[in-house]
Amino acid sequence: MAPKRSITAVVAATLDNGIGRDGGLPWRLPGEMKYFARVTTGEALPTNTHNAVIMGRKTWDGIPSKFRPLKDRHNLVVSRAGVDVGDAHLTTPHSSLEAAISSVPDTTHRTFLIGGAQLYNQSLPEHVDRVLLTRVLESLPCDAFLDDFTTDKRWRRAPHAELREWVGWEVPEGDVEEKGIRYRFEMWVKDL
Ligand code: FOL
Repeated sequence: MAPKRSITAVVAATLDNGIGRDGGLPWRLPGEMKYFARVTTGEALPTNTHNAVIMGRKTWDGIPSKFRPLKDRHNLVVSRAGVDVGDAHLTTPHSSLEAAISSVPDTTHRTFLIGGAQLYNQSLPEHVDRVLLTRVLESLPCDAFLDDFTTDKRWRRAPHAELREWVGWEVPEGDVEEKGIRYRFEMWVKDL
């Protein structure tokens, strides 16, 4: 039996755990999006190895078509009904989260779960052992929410140095402000 693959969720959430609105993100934060892209793509991976991003069908639909599939990453899209991902390079449909996880190629470096609410809330208790949480320090109107995992005793917030070490490059510590919206980069780890 191969060892269980470690999965990292990447998510940005408001103080009320709001993560989405009207099928998209509740904000436009280019610097935060750059962080998402850099962390999920990875840096200096050996030739023919990629990171994988697993997402639900609604999240796939919510990514602007010019950025879809997310480049230089293996895109695995979960949909019970099936989803047309076109003939995009490095993109595959899967009928369940478990099926997607089992199909992550052996050439994968890191595996990320990138949403949305249904997949986060289903996977955090079971499949995910690390969360890169961008805490948006505002209350904004949202219609998709993350269940609060931070009050679960199995999760601890890692010191900033541990986040920096895990991503492999300097991450701003403390509050960042972009377009009048404040947020901070956090990492949460399930040690069990
Ligand atoms: N996690 C975090 N921290 N921030 C997010 O915005 C986020 N978004 C999703 C999942 N986890 C997240 C899902 N939504 C793109 C658009 C929406 C989206 C995820 C990704 C997207 O267009 N990404 C491009 C960035 C292009 C750019 O630089 O603007 C990519 O290449 O990753």
